[in-house]
Amino acid sequence: MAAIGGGGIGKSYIFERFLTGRVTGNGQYDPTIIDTVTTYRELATGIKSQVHGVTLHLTDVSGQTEYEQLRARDCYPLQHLVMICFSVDSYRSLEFAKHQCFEEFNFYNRNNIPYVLVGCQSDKRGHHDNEEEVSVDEARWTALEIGAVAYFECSAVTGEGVDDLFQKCSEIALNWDWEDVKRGHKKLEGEPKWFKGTKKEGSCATKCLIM
Ligand SMILES: Nc1nc2c(ncn2[C@@H]2O[C@H](COP(=O)(O)OP(=O)(O)O)[C@@H](O)[C@H]2O)c(=O)[nH]1
Ligand SMILES: [Mg+2]
Repeated sequence: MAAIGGGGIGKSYIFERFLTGRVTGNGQYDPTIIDTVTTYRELATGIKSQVHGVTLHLTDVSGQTEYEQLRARDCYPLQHLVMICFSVDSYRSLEFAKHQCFEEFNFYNRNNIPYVLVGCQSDKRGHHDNEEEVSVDEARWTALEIGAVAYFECSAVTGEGVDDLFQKCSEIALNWDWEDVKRGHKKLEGEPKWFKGTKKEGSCATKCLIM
């Protein structure tokens, strides 16, 4: 699976937290071009309620527009799931995720692989009087708008939601109907399966997985 999104929103930190259980936090921002790591985990994957050994190939890739060809060639075609990420303290990062990252990924997503929307840096929620903050409802609506399978939130700094994010994403990828995809059937048509509400009633995404 891969994480995409704007720069400085916390993608690499999430991977670091998941892989090492901590973040280095040396105060230096270290932009990534592309990094792939492989890790083996025992995960409860939702298949027959058993714990399964899962090999995860995690790709952390730059969101900069000049690396589009790199993503199109070395990232998107190799994935079983893509996390479209933004930071919950920045509307601008959500707009970038929606209009830039999703549009590009959607264009190259020939294999119809599943994707989720991820709100990073959730520890920043409610800390200041921040007009840029994205509410959970707004994020869920965006997930719905772009046809994401789910919306998740996590914080690499506190660690909250990070293990669950990878657990649930593995579950989604492992339970995806890849045979159907091979047969050329479009997977996400109309409303995602988990969506039961309507915008008017304000009961957005009642079945959306959220942490
Ligand atoms: N408060 C907070 N800050 C974070 C978190 N994750 C990352 N950061 C900060 O955001 C910066 C950029 O994170 P990074 O993961 O490198 O961003 P990327 O460009 O999306 O990979 C880091 O240097 C941290 O200072 C988080 O969960 N909470
Ligand atoms: Mg990075």
